[in-house]
Amino acid sequence: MDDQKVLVAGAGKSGIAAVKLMLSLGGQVVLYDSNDRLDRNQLKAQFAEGADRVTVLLGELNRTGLVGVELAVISPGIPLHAPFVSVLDEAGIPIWSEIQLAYHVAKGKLIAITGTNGKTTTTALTGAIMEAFFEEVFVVGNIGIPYTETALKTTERSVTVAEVSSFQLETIMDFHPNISAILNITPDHLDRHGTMENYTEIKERVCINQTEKDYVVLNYEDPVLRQFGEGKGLKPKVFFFSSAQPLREGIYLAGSQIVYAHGGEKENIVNVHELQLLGRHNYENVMAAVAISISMGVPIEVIRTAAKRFKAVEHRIEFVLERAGVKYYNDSKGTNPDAAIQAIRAMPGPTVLIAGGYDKHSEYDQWIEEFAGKVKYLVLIGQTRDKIAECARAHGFNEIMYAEDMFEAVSVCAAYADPGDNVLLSPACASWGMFANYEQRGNLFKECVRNL
Ligand code: UMA
Repeated sequence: MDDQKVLVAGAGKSGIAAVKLMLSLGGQVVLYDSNDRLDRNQLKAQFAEGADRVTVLLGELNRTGLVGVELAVISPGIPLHAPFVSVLDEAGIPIWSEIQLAYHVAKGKLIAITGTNGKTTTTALTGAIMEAFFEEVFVVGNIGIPYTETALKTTERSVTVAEVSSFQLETIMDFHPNISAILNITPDHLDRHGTMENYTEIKERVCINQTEKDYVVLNYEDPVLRQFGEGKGLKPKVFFFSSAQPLREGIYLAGSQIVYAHGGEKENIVNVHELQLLGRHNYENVMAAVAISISMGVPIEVIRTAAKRFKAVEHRIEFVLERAGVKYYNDSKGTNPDAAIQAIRAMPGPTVLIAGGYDKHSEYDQWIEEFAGKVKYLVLIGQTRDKIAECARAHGFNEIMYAEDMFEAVSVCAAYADPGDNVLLSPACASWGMFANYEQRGNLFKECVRNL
């Protein structure tokens, strides 16, 4: 790739890391972003070495900007229907996702974890288990550290654990993990992927280049994934996990015990009461991480100890504090109805819920049905307020309040919650429109709670 001229689209975290990688390889880069309010000089200042090999293009992209460009690397947040993509297509320039570029130069073993929900927790836990056993471990991807940031640091001895989203899988080419995992597939990002069929196909792409030597870890209780795992033509070995029934081969939950069944033998891995994670969905994440780790040859004792030590990651049903007998939980990463259902189920008692945000064209019915007997009040923020309120009323839930911002939402919750109740931020929507990302939303929630 030396000397190659590459267009990097998107000047967020992934784009900047991809530019740096290309510069380290000696390439020329056109950094393009459709936001023409970005500051060219500030962008360039991030590339101390090699800034003279970077051209920044902002706003609209046309053919003249593409002279000499042989490859385009696209950031995950950019949909393939973005206007400039057709300019690339017309010019016959191949499009790689940022994880594809990283994969192309990376060494060592690769674990790729996808699914609609639970990916971050599973990735972080898998990373913790790998770190307890292997010397060189990198935890990257959608979790917040671009894969291109670490790819050149990897060696033949490295293990890279990557959280990969549908956005990142959309434009892979020969991306080939040794072990892949698909945790679940429920409706999300349909504003971008159009149909569930398309979204499912993109998620399943994580194992498209795997061979008989590799493993794919799948959730036996997800009908689509069970069918996929049992289907003919799937090359990697399938490792199922189930939170609902014993499996002859695989990992399952029996009462409160996580069990590994293999070749007629059964081994207890860990009791869920020994974990520092709440909720059945989290037990599924643990089972997936255990299956991945066994496939990587990590001894059970190492897996057990690391799993017991592992704490919930930030913004995933994260306990914030208790004030006036009320417990506050931050689940800002509950960015779709399914994730938000898991958070409601994990709450230990009556709950005042803050929800709402950017409209991803989700359906809210199932989520609202989960409110029964658990959610006392619903405090709504953001663009989806009216849509959610209307849906809630249609399901007979009328305890609804509107708040203009997070400060107001938290104050309203504190006023309405009784001792013994929980206050939960689990929006069922993306943060965009009110916040830059879910981290900013979760951090503001925590700040408001601490200032109560
Ligand atoms: N942009 C364009 N044209 C467009 C759209 C965006 O030029 O049509 C530009 C924006 O002006 C901006 C840049 O692209 O300057 C942003 O790129 P990006 O949205 O890909 O953001 P990054 O900062 O690179 O972060 C991305 C992931 N973001 C998304 O997928 C939206 C991060 O996942 C990820 O942590 C990071 O790469 C590192 O790998 C976030 C996310 O929300 C957490 N992910 C979704 C989810 O979890 O549901 C998939």
